[in-house]
Amino acid sequence: MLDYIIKGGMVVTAGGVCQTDIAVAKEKIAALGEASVLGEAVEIIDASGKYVLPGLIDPHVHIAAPFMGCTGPLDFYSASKAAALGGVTSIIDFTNTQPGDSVLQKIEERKSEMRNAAIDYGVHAKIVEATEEILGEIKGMVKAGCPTLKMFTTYRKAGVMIPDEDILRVMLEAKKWGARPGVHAEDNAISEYNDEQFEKQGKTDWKYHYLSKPPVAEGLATAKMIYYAKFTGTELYIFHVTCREALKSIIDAQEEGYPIIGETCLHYLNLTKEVMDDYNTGFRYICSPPLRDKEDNKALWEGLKKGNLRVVSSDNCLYDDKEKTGFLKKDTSGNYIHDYKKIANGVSGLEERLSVLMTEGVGTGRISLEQLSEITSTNPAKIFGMYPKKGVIQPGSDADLVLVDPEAAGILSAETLHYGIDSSIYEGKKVKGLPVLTMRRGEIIAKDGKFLAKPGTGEFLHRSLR
Ligand code: DUC
Ligand code: ZN
Ligand code: ZN
Repeated sequence: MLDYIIKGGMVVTAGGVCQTDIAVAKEKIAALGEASVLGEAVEIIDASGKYVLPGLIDPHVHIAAPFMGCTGPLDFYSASKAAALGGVTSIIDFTNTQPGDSVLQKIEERKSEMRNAAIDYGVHAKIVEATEEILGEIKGMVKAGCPTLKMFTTYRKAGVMIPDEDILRVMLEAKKWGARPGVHAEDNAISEYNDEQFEKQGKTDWKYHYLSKPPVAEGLATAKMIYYAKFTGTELYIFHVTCREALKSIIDAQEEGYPIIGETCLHYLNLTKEVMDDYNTGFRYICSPPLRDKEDNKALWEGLKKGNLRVVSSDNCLYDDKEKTGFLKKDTSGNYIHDYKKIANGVSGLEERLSVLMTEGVGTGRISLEQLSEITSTNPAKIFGMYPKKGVIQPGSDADLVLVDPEAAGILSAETLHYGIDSSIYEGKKVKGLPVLTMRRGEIIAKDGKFLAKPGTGEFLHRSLR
């Protein structure tokens, strides 16, 4: 007996979009075809008029991760609610590594923090130094199912910037064991220099955040990392590409045949830096790298369409207003003294990704429905070593699915989203094409705006790149 037949939907399969029915049994997709020949099921789900996509994978989130003295309002269960209601069935977060830490130990710590998740979860290993001990652990990271690494070329003062020569050591060791380096690419010298200058000049308003971290800083660090990858012969994953400078380096390297993989995030496609000029609300948009210009938005959409950028993640790193402004001083009248350096960096996106991409991507013709499915699910599954268990609707794959009603419309706001905070960077945004049912490994975890999953029902994603 099957658990479900999902009937009558337009299904994004590996072979294209077609109308087919889907049989689900024992957490897996059992078969595709006409319902009449699939067999008996406990429940029939009517998907007529809906799109059926592979469950979204968000390979870049920061949940309950200490950063700039803040941790955000979410734990892995409340994050699962926002995720499930946004059509997301798997996430990958990061270890919280500091110098001197064993990364293997940090993987175990992170896994246990993630245990109450109701969606499936993986861990990227954050590497902040290349001591003999850490290099010796890379083989173990691969064995532990965490073969994807993140290094930072900035955040020196927070202790996570890795020295250049250590980057080379990590790359070479990663190559040996089947791990893949990834990078947060922003030049530290430029931003620290700007911070110093702005401090001296009393320029501390929100907009100096984006002015301190200009596109050239990202372009420079991206180009450097690509040269390092060429030198060491490694693949390289570039997290959150935001600007034309960085994208150009990526395209050039790809055209030369180098395996450089680019990711961008929802906010870099849809928002521009001017939102940070608002005196009262600009701080909400402080994230790193910062928001850019309309021309950058356009270039990123083109990069996605052409396949130079293969993933749209959320980089969800959410704080409410109170936490974001928690380190600001007040003047004698009780007003905040603006200082961009004291604002925790990060924005939301976990829940909004599908509806905003449906609206701004598929709805405008910038990308096709198949491309949306690739950049949010199939490509992350392939790139991060989970395919074909995840990222595809075909027999034998996990029954991770999202039903999208292309006609359903809504308005994004703190009220309609499920982060439990009182503001949204997408406040008032009209969206069309909403998730109406999310299934994770054969269990309906969200339906018609209700979250249905129990804590701890998510599973660790033991990933392998080979
Ligand atoms: N950038 C952010 O905006 N938040 C989390 C970490 C990062 O690098
Ligand atoms: Zn980053
Ligand atoms: Zn991030």
